Amino acid sequence: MQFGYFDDARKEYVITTPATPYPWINYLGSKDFFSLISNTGGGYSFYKDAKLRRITRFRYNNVPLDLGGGRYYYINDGKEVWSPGYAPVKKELERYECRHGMGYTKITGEKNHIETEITFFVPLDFNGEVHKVVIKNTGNSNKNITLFSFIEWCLWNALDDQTNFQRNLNTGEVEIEGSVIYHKTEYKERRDHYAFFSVNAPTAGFDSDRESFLGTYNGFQNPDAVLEGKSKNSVADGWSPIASHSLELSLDPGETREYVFILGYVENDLEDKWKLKNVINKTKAYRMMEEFSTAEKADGALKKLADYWEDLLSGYTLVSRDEKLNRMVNIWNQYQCMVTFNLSRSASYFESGIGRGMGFRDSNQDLLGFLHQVPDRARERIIDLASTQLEDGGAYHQYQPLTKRGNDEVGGNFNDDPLWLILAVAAYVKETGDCGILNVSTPYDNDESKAAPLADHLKRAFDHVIHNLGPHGLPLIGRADWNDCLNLNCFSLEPGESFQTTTSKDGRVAESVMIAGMFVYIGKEYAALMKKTGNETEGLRAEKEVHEMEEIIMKYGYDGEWFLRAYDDFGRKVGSRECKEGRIFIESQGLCIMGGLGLSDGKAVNALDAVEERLGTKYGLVLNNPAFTKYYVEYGEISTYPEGYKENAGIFCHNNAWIMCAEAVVGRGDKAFDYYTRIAPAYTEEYSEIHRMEPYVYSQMIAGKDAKRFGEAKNSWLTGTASWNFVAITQYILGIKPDYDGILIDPAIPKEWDTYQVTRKFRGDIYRITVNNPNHVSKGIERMSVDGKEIVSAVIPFAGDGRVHEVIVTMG
Ligand code: BGC
Ligand code: IFM
Repeated sequence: MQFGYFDDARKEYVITTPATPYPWINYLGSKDFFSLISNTGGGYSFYKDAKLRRITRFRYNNVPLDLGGGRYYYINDGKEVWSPGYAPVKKELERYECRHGMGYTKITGEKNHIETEITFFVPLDFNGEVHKVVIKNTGNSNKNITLFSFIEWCLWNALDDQTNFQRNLNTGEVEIEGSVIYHKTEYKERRDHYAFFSVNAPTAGFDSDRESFLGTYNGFQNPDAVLEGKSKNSVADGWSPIASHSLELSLDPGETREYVFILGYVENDLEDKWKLKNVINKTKAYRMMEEFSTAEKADGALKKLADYWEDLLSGYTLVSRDEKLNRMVNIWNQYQCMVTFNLSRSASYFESGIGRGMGFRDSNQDLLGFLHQVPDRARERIIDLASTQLEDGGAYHQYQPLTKRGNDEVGGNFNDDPLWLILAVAAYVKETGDCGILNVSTPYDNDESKAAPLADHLKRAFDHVIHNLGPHGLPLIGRADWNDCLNLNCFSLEPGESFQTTTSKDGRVAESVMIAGMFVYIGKEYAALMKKTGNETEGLRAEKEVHEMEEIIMKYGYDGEWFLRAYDDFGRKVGSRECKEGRIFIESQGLCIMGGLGLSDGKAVNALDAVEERLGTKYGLVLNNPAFTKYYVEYGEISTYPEGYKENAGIFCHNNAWIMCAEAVVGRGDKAFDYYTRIAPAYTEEYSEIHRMEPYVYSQMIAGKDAKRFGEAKNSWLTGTASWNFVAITQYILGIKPDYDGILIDPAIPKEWDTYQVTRKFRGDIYRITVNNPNHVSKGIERMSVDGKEIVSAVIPFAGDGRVHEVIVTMG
C-alpha cells in the first residue's frame, strides 16, 4: 500500500495523507542552519550543532510521537479551527498534500474553502528557515479569518533544555519589536547570539509565553489564544518562551495573500557584545528580513535552491527503462548521500542530536557517496578526519563537529576504523586526480607538532592492521569491527574494568576475518595509489602484505562453504558451520569477495550461494543466521538484541550493498540487481504499510525473518547504507567507476537489459556513456568507442578538455 507517489519531474515525493505509517521527514539546509521537517510540519532546527545550538524544541519519545514540536500554523475562520498542515489540530482537511523536495517541503491543506500552501526551506547561505505562506479563498463568499503561527524556542543546549528545569525555567527572555519576536535567552553571556521569528506584515497580536498562548492544561492541539481567535500579547519572562503571530485577513472570493515568515539565527562577533552592553545587535536580523521582505524574493531563493540541487545531482545521471531505478540513482539516493554528509549521524527521528559526534568510519564511508557532488568539501572532510588519527595509525572512533577534535567518549580500538580512511582517500584521488592531497601536512591527534603528510597517515593506517595481528595471523578485532555489537573480547573484563587493550588476560585474542577481507580489498587500493603516485617501493610492500593476508584468510578464514566471521577470544570460530547460532555472517562474505578472494577456485561463488540460501529474504539479506536466541557473553551486544533486530539477524541495508558488489565481482548481475531492488526505497514503496519508513530514502535496518515484525524498517536517513548502495548501483552494477587515468567501464547487469545511458561529469569533462547489451550477457565488454574511435582498454582515458565525449559500450 502506498501513501503517496513520486513526482520525478519536480524531484519530489508527494504524500497524499497525513496518516503515514510513521512521520515521513525531510531535511532543510545545506551548510550551517539545518531543519528536520515531517509531513505535518513537526521537527526542529539547529545551527551547526544539533546539541549545542538547538533553536527550536522537540520532544523525542512524545506521545503522539510527531506532536513533540514543530512549526505550526492555525486558522480560525470564526466557525472552526484547523491546521493547514493537519498538525497539531488534526482536524480533517478536505485536501491535504505534502511535497518533500530537494531541500524544501511544501504542505497544502484546504478546508472551508480556504486553501493554504506553505513552503518551508532554508535558502542557500542563509541562517534561517523561510516559510512562504499562500492563502487563497477558493469559495464564493468573503472570508474573515485569523492566521496564527507558532514555534517554541529551545534554550540552546538541547540536553540541558530537557534536563535542567530548576534553572532553565527562570532564564527565558524575549523582545518584541513590531512583527518580530526575538529569543534572547542567555544573550548576556559570553556568546552574543539570538534567534527571531518574523513575518513581513503587520500583525494583529503576538504571544511569546507558552502558557499564556496555550493555557495551563491545553496542548498544541487546542491553544486558548487560537480557540478565542485572539493573541494574548504575552511577553515571556522565564518559563517556556515561544513565538506566535496572529494576522487578521479578509479575503474576497478568489483572492490570494502571501506572507513570508522567517525563523532566523544570528551570531554576532564577540566584540559587538562589549560595545553594545545588554542589548542584542539586530543589524544582521534586519538584513535577513530585508532579504525576504516579499514573496517574490522567497521565490527567487527557491529557484536558486533548485538550481543548486540540479547542479549537485547532475554529476551522475541515468536513463534506463526502469523508472524506479532512475529515480533512485538520479534523485533520492544522491540526495540522501548529501544529507549524510551534512548531518552525519547527529539528528533524525532516530538520532536525538544530543548523542554521537561524527564517526570516523561512518564519515569515511559517507564520502564515497557524495564526493562526486562536492569534491572540495570531501577534501576538507578527509583532512579533518585524518587530523584526528592517532600516531600509532589507530583512530578515535568519533570527533566533535564544532571543535573537529577526536573524542574518546566511546573509546577507540575499533580496529576497522583506520582502513576506511585509505578507501576514502583512494576514491577521492580517483574522482579528482588530485594526488597533491597526499602531501598535505596533517596533524596526528590534532597536534600540529605531530604533523606529517597525508600519505604517512595512510601508511600508518595500513600498518595498524599488520601491527595488530592475532594467533592465526588474522587482524585483531579490538573492541569491535564494523559490526559495533560483535564484542568478542568483552567476556574477559573484570566487573568495573573498561576495555583498554586488544590483548586479553590469558594471552588469547579475538580476530576478525572481516577486517582481514577489508585489508585485502582496501590494501590493494592502497598499493595501487602508492604506485600511481610514484611510490613503487611502498606499493610493492603493500602488495606483499596483502598477498600474505590472502593466504592466511584462505587457510584459516574459509570454512568449507563460506568465509568465517571471526575467532573469539578463546580461539573458537565465529560464523562457522560448527556454531549452533550465528553460523554464517554477511560482512566477511562481502568484503573478502570485494577483495578478490575465492574468485579462481569457486569459493567466492559458494559463499554467495550460501548467503542467498541462508541469509536471503524477500525484504533483503539478514546479517547472520541462525539468529542468536540467548545472550552469549563471549559475543557481546549482538546477542542482546531480540532475534531479527539490528545486528542480530536484522536486514542491515549497509552490508546488503557489499553483497551486491560481491555478486557484481563474480559477474552475477542478475543477483546483484535483485538484491538491489529488495531494499531500494523506490521498490519498497508499494508495501509501505509493512516497511513503514519513508519510501524515498534508505533505512539502516529492516527487521529480519526471525523478527515478529519482519519487513518493518527503522532508523531512516542517517546511515552508511546511502553511500554504499550508491556505490553498488553506480559503480558495480551500472559499472561506471572513476579510476586514476579515466573512467573504468565494468558493468554487471541483469541479462535481460538491452541498454542504458549514464552521463557522468568527471574532472570537468562530461562523458555520455551508452551501454548496449545485444548479446544479453551480465558482464564483459566486446568493444568500446570514444567519440567514434575504438579503444582497446576498458578505461575511458581522461581527456581533460572540458568537453562532452560520446562513449559507446557493447557488452558481450
Ligand atoms: C547499535 C549499533 C550502533 C551502536 C552505536 C549499538 O547499540 O546497535 O547499531 O552502531 O550502538 O554506538
Ligand atoms: O558500523 C556501524 C556504524 O558505524 C554505526 N551503525 C551501525 C553499524 C553496524 O554496527
